[in-house]
Amino acid sequence: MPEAPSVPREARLYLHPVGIGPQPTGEGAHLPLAGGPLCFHSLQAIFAVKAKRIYEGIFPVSALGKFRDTLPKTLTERFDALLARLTTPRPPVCGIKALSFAKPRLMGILNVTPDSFSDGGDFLDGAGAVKHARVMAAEGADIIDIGAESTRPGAKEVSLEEELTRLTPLLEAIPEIKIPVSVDTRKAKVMARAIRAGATLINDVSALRHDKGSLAAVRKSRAGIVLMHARGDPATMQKNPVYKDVLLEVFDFLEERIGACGTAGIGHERLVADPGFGFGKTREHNLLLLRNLSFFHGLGVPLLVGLSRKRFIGELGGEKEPKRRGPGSIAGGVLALMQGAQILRCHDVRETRQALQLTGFYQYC
Ligand code: HH2
Repeated sequence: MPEAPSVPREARLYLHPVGIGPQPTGEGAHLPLAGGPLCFHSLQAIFAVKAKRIYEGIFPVSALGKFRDTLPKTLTERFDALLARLTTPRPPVCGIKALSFAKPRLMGILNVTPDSFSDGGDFLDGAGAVKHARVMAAEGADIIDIGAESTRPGAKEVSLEEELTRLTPLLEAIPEIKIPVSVDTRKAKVMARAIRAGATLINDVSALRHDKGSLAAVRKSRAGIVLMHARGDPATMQKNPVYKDVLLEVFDFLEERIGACGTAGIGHERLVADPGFGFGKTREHNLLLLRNLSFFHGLGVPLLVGLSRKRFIGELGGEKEPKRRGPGSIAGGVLALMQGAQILRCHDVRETRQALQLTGFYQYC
């Protein structure tokens, strides 16, 4: 029987579901991962002080109760909360059908910028951008994510006026797009404008930290919010990012942001979390996050994964041209789906939809 170690009072407990498969593997007990079609049969318990691991051990789901009994009283509440978050079904974001998770969802990317790293300059003309949104919807996107400020490594911030000028034709066309629209922005005034125009989601790569008005801008609305982890600003974030433990630090950050939203009166049912691939992370950090993605279900909200065409996909796949990184992006997406990711953010909707269908059938049958 696994036993919790005696740990200092300030130790934090984390639970990482492992042994994940589409069906119960072997004879033993299993639990549903985030209420979806995947199951896990073991848990890795990690105790850490300030993101430094002091103990880790794996135990089967069948020994869960016994493990809990050996925990100090101060940690049993945390254990119960984490276990509930790991297993409870995720309700549709803001009650929206297109964002219910009976199946994983696709977010199609539309950057109306001159300098985005892979589609910069492709959709600067308003009518062309709206057309591309409709094409992606027809190809099977569940939601379109519009961005008017590149956040690629080295990108400079654009002014509020410029961001709004780029976005306006698309915001005005939201009713024509027919599927929910998400707006990728770090600015409170853009968030407010997008919500007024009918945006369903606000996708903020700074997790509502960049602009001190952001929490207030979204609080009173009914919009969903993607909280993404980033270390530093786009201009400097790739200059030697260092973590003691990237998994624990990204988890702590997102848990804190979810807590801040809760304190501001924004309920869990409006939130989505994203570990932020490529945002202040080396190739090794990105790989660790991808391999251990299931860990983040302990946040208790749906997970969004944005790998599409990113630099580390090109480095690992030996492809310099971002537009040719579709196959590696899809492979990464499938690895994320196999750990229960609920939303994939991608440029190549038609191709990713095909991969997603196949993975979905594999998971369910
Ligand atoms: N990645 C980018 C932008 N926004 N949002 C979320 N939630 N997750 C991501 O991984 C993410 C994001 C960067 O990709 P892209 O939009 O293609 O490029 P750029 O920032 O250069 O416009």
